[in-house]
Amino acid sequence: MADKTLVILISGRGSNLEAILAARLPARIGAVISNNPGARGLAIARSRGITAAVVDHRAYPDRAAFDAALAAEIALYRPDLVALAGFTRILTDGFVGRYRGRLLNVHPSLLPAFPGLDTHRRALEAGVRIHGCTVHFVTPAVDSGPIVVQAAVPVLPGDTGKALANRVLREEHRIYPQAIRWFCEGRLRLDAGGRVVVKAARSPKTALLSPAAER
Ligand code: NHR
Ligand code: GAR
Repeated sequence: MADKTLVILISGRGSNLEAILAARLPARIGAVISNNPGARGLAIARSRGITAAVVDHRAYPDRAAFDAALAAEIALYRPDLVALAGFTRILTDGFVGRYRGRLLNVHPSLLPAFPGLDTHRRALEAGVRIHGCTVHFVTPAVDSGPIVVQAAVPVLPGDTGKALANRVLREEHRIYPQAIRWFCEGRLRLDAGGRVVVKAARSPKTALLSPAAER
């Protein structure tokens, strides 16, 4: 089967982009596109000889106009899959509809807990003992699309938002390339109930227990 073409949308640092590149997926990266001209991920892409483009949302009068320009840029590369990797602009229904079933996101919480922004601070405030990250298909309703894979991490005594974010980020770097690989291999499908099933994936049979240990 021919390699799939990916377009990766970023807004910032680009560590998930780096993890995707390091995974040596059976895919061609058509382009990395950022809404933020200052995104460090753009330099990472350029340094690897990957096309890096900017569609600056501040140059457009509204979300529909920005999304139309973004869609036009993406279409240049004819991607099979568009992957949001730390992309921070909510996408309009029109955009999402155009890429239905071909648009993935990695979100830094165990959805449906903590959708939206600032997830690690909110997880600490809520006192959850287990936190994590989710790869999901993007649908018009933000952070609510069919879940592909999740990874759980413990919240540890004395955790700061930063420490917790780093622990979660390491897992993002595992599960996002994995999910994209499954997509590229044609192993993801939606069942009748709208849930994602992964062909020939192994499920763990043990639980992660995370009490708050006394120090
Ligand atoms: N768009 C749709 N329609 N559906 C989803 O599931 C989306 C999406 C766009 C982005 C990523 C998501 C995340 O993983 C994502 C999922 C940005 C915001 C947000 O509030 C919320 C969720 C996500 C990304 N953005 C502000 C906005 O007004 C801007 C914040 C900023 O620019 O710093 O767009 O967390
Ligand atoms: C990641 O933790 C990602 O899950 C999160 O931002 C970070 C981006 O890091 N995404 C969002 O919060 C989307 N709103 P990166 O740029 O180093 O991949």
